[in-house]
Amino acid sequence: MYLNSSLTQFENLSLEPNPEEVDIDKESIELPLLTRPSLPPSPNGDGSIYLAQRGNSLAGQKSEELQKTLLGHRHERQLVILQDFPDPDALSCAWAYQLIAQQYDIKCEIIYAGTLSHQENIALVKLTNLPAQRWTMQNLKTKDLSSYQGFVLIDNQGTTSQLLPAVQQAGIPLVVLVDHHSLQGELKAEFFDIRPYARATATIFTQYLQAGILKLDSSISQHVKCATALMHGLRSDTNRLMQAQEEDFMAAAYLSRFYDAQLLNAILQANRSKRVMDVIERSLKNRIVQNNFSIAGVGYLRYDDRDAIPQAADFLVTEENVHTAVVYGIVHDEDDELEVVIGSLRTTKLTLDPDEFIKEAFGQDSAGRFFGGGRTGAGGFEIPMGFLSGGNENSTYAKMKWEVFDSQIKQKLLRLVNPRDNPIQS
Ligand SMILES: [Mn+2]
Repeated sequence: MYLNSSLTQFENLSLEPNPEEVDIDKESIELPLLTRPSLPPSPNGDGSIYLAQRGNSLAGQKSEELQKTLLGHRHERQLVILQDFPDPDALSCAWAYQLIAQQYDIKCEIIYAGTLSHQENIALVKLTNLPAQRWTMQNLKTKDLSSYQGFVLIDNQGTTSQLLPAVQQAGIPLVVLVDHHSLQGELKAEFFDIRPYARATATIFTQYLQAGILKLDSSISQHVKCATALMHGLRSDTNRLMQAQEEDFMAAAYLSRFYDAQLLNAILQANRSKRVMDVIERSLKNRIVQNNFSIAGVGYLRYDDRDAIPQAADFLVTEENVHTAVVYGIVHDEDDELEVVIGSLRTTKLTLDPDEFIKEAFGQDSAGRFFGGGRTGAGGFEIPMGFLSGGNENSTYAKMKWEVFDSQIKQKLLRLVNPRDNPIQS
């Protein structure tokens, strides 16, 4: 019924408005990976077979390149930076990377600045002892960054992490970048594997494993747990394999030799917290349905409950005669007195492009960054409230503030939902 919070990171990616201005070191990128003009757009077309075959040779080649890079960094310490709200795809791949790098005596710390919000992610980390740590912006100041010789970005390109600027300012070089989001530009990595057509970073990492970069062993508990985590990451980024393509199924088949089905089941059984249930209830109560769109504002919610928003959208889209659901609320971070409007879109309508829809609905900020974007079936947005943050001790004011944001968001969405003046659907 639900996609995981994994999608929130796609949602968060703000694309640079002028990609042609981005200065990329073309030498360091395998251009054939990024250009595939001969492929048909249909995921079920011949292209997927072509890609799967191509995937194998590419994986072998990339796996070798990665080994060479790691050899050159033996005995170092690295930071593996995940998005602020890490998802199973990111968490599992970071762990796989850590195990791979261990063979070269590279010590990795897997870090994220935000929080584990989705109950499945909390369960994943607890049940597998996944070695990820939260580094808030406050405790970042207490860390000695000079003890790290490199950093690594996995399943993100730094645009969704608050930690990136500090790490870059400390002069730590980007050693490895592996991701499946569209190229965000400007970053130079020693090892670089970006495959925007891949459905999950877990598929890429499983291909490395399959190519022999780390020999998985079912008698090693950590390997079994990591394989389970990768299976979870792969499933959650492919909507439980429903959007999986051949290479994802191949990767899942390989992982099936090692993963623990019971453990995966336990992770998937994680119960929603009462607060998440309350947000879902609010979304049900507040929704308006127009032209098969279900739109719901859920008011204020805590930072830790942020992932309740995509879960509510997952739920609303299951209603009869609804093909698209948008849920949004004001998320409050008590530590920083910060407020941000966060929203999620879920759609089952194949012809609706969430990325286009969100960008069209909300536009860009003064720096030209879009407030959100998306990918197949899912999208999201984040609108910082800046000067209007806080002051909620006065409940009349808080209520008024919510009503203004609620109306403004509804206006912007309904402009697109109403076919008469719908500029993006012909
Ligand atoms: Mn991913």
